Amino acid sequence: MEKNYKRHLITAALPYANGAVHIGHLAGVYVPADIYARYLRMRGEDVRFICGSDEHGVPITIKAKQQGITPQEVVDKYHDIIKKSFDGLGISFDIYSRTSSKIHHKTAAEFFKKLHDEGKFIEKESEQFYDEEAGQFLADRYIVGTCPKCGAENAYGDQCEKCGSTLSPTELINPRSALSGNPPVMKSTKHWYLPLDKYEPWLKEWILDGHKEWKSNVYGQCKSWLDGGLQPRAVSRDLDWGVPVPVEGGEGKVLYVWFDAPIGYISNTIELMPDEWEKWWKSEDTKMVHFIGKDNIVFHCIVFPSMLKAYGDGYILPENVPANEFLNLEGNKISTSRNWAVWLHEYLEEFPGKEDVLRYVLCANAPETKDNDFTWKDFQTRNNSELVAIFGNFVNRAVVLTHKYFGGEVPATMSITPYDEEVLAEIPVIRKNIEDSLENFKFREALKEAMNLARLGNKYLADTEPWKVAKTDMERVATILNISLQICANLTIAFEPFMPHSTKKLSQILNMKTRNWEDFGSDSILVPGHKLNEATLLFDKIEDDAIAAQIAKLEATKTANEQLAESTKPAPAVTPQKEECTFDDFMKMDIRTATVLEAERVPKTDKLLKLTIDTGIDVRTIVSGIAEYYTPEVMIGKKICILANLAPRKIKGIESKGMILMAKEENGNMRIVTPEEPLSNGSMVG
Ligand code: B3M
Ligand code: ZN
Repeated sequence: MEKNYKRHLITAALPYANGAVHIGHLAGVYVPADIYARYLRMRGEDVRFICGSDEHGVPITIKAKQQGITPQEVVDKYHDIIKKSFDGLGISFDIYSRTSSKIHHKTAAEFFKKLHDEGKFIEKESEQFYDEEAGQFLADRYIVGTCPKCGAENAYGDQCEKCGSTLSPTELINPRSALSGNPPVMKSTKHWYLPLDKYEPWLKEWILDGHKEWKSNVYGQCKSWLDGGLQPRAVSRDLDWGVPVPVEGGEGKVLYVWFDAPIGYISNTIELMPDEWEKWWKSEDTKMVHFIGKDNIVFHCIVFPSMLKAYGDGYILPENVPANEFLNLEGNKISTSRNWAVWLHEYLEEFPGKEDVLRYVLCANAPETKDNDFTWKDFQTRNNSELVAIFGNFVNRAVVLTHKYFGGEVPATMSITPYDEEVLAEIPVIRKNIEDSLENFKFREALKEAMNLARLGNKYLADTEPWKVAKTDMERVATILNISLQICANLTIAFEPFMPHSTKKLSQILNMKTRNWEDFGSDSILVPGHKLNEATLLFDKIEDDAIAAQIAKLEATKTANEQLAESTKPAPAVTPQKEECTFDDFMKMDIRTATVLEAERVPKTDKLLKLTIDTGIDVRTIVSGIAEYYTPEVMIGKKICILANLAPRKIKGIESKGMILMAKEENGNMRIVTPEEPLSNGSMVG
């Protein structure tokens, strides 16, 4: 570790309590954060792993509206689901609290008030959308209208879910309030802004010069924000759900959710350690690391650090922000609203005892440097051909053979071969690789190395074949099994951060009371004579039908989504407007009302009618391609409009003077345009 820190403060993004947690959240944030926390604890470091529900903001109030319940009821419901499911997966938070707690409201309000009183904010009036009937300003999400990009009907003021475009509410066509359905009006309102531009030079130095070691996706995003120039950011909102703005003029306003949520890390630490928290937040001896998804980078690298800097008082900044990219599911973007997800609480119910399989697969496939895909097939393969066939198989054989040949007692090593030495020498190398990878937030790599230890053991047994040697040389068998069991013992340490349920089970099988990282690499963790417990299977196969059931579940979601999309499909797009024409262009056209006197089919054609027209100026012939839509009988006597001064053309040998105005419907049908008023022939249209 680069510097000798006394403490490690690890935070994981506070999930919004407007829905459950899914595999995308887990792979991006919580699984890596938990591995990191468990690793550091194993190393004897002083660790606090902080998280909690983010219970404010518009997503919560929208959910409440949709479900016809209060925002408090929404957050109570999801906070419980989320907390329980994290626990089920073995995410080892030291605290999982919530931002609707008293202590958080107090901490966040005080934070705001100090910045306010010290003049760290700018106050600005601006015009915002307001719903007069609801008597409320409208957050972007509360304004719906037609998407200017794709024409979808119910686009939100900040985003169109149909085409994915980022929008601002002023871009929407026919904007209306999601509350009353009325068009919103503009109304002036006052808010507090954090002048991020002021912190720009400092941020550039801190990040761009000082943290070149950050992951390239994180560094790159920061650089592009900083290069683009920062603007003051509003830190309050007109909303009735959140932390009330604690200063004069703040009535009816709350702190912006992205202002209060990161303060949640602080208030949850206070709740955990009321007397000691300051040591964790205000000492250079603390190493703080934020685990987040890529959509949270700007808030954790630019906004929150600026808030802490503005506050002063010794607050430390994150040493690293190892944000991940996104995980997709079966080739499609995970989406809460479209229910395209594998929900943690459902997984835990449907795959009891397989918590670590999910942890393993999500880490092995973590979107560390680019977006990645989760497929059920890959999940099954990794379980069956890696966990069962390599890790589980090796451990099982080593323990079963020890029971068979040595009554379940660890045999003593007799004579060591060069191959044995080579294998044993690998273990500390693997340890070093795991350490280096974990300390550099390369969790996939670290897990791969841990798995290499299981592979090493599996290969060792396959190469040495103690079940054959047993016929001739029990001393050799003793050595082989001793070495194999030492590898098993090392596996309980190596996998502890990644798969804590399985290592617990394995240490029960091995009858190991303690597991210390410092022992990792040793060839004598288990002393000769040590009694093992009975072998039980560490992992079991996942059958095809379990996978088929999950795929069927996703298929059903897909069908439901398609049906929904079909039923809410916007009207087919109207042909775009033609190129602009001038008034003079238009005035050149002589459009008049007229009456059809005679009509007959043009012989040997399907489409053409020959019409005799009274134009008011003259009686003339027009050949028109309307036979598909109108019979001659129907046309006789019809009032129509014609373009009278179109240059005459010969059609099928007949001279046609002018054109009948027709309208093309969306389905391609042509209809004549008939004047509704009783106009006399020859009246000018225009
Ligand atoms: N709740 C956003 C999210 O879940 C937000 C994170 C807050 S961390 C302080 O993506
Ligand atoms: Zn759109």
